[in-house]
Amino acid sequence: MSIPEVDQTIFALASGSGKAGIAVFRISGRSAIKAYKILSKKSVPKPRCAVRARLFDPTSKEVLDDGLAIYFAAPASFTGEDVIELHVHGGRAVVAGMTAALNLIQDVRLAEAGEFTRRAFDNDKLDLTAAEGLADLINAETAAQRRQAQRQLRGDLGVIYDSWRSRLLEAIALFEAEIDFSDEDLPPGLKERVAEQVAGINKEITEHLDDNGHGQVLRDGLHIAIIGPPNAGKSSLLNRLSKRDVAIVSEKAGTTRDVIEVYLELDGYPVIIADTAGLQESGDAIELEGIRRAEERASQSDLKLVVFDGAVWPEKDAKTLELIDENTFVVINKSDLIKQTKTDYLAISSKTGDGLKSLLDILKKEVLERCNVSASPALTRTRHRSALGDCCDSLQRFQIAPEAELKAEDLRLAARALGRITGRVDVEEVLDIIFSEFCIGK
Ligand SMILES: Nc1nc2c(ncn2[C@@H]2O[C@H](COP(=O)(O)OP(=O)(O)O)[C@@H](O)[C@H]2O)c(=O)[nH]1
Ligand SMILES: [Mg+2]
Repeated sequence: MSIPEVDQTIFALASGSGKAGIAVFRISGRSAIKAYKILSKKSVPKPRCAVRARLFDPTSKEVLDDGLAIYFAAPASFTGEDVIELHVHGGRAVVAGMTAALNLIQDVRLAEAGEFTRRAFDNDKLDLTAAEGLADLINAETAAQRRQAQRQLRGDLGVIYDSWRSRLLEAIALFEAEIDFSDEDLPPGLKERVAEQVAGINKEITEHLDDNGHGQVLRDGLHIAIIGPPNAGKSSLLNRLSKRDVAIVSEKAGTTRDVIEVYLELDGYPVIIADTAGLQESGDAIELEGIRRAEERASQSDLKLVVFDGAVWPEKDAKTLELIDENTFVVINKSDLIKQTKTDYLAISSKTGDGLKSLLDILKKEVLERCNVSASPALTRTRHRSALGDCCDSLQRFQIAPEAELKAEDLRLAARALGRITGRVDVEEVLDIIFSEFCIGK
């Protein structure tokens, strides 16, 4: 008789794939202990104590490896279920042998992506914001991203959202009392108290939303687009900044056609710099498409880095000038060729490296201003932003709704929107999306 998916015991290689010194297998579920006994021919060790264990292939009885085993007894484990961790040597043959052996054990199967974390969520080990924080931590590439993810994993965001939600539930209770009971039975001033509560929560959420997207920028990286006329040295600048020859540099105008991206870390903050095609009138269809992409990228980026050609300075082309706005920083490249030296713009040379340090300092300052998240936890995802927006909409509707029943419904909708973020109510549809971000073994 087969048992339901959720009751099955899952296993996965929790450490990365590929050859390594040590590989860690994680087994979680009711049959974890049974699996350990079959593989080691020993009884389960004391919880949270590492023991040495020889592991055997259940069919051939051959020794697979000599490793370490740790038992985490339910519910004091990551998933809340019985968990066994097996640390073995990380060679491909050992890993393949272990995988095959575990697969042979009845009721034990390979985990799906994110399934360990999903079980932790189902067993109330973490809320959805923390699960997302964990996914972010696994994907974090810079120190600042790591810190933000850790704050979220620790539950800092969940605490804020839950506190708004519980205050809202309190307001709902008061409001419904107001509808259900006659005036004599209730203390005076209830209506005003509810209105005050709702206005207070609405104000706090609005402030939280009004963060210029700092948390999201930090999570996704700050996008900078290098734009300017052909031959100004945009590709040379990208190569300089990335210290690699990523883009083709040529004296031939119109060499760069597609957008080329480089990932950089500036003072621990993630930055994605894009080199684009030079902006000019053109009859060439491919070049025109390149220019369209350049303009599109410029409009989507957080910061535009305009590069003018010092060799023809002070000539400035109209197409580039059009794109300059308050989110633009302008440099004149080829300072080694500039004849007229007096300019308000920063002069740099991608060839000699002149002015590059100043440019980097300016970029670092920009990145810091745009990513810097204060001590309070930052909004990191569009999913949170849209739910908070829904919540505020409902709270505002509450304030103008003509009838008490409509007002009550608005409050319930607002509370539900908050609950969606941490996973307190009707979450099924968002669960699959969130946990599918994880790799297998987490
Ligand atoms: N003298 C000088 N030449 C440069 C400098 N930067 C780029 N170049 C040259 O200008 C030409 C165009 O450079 P490229 O990076 O392809 O420009 P892009 O079309 O804007 O991407 C190439 O021949 C580069 O070697 C610089 O700072 N000084
Ligand atoms: Mg180029």
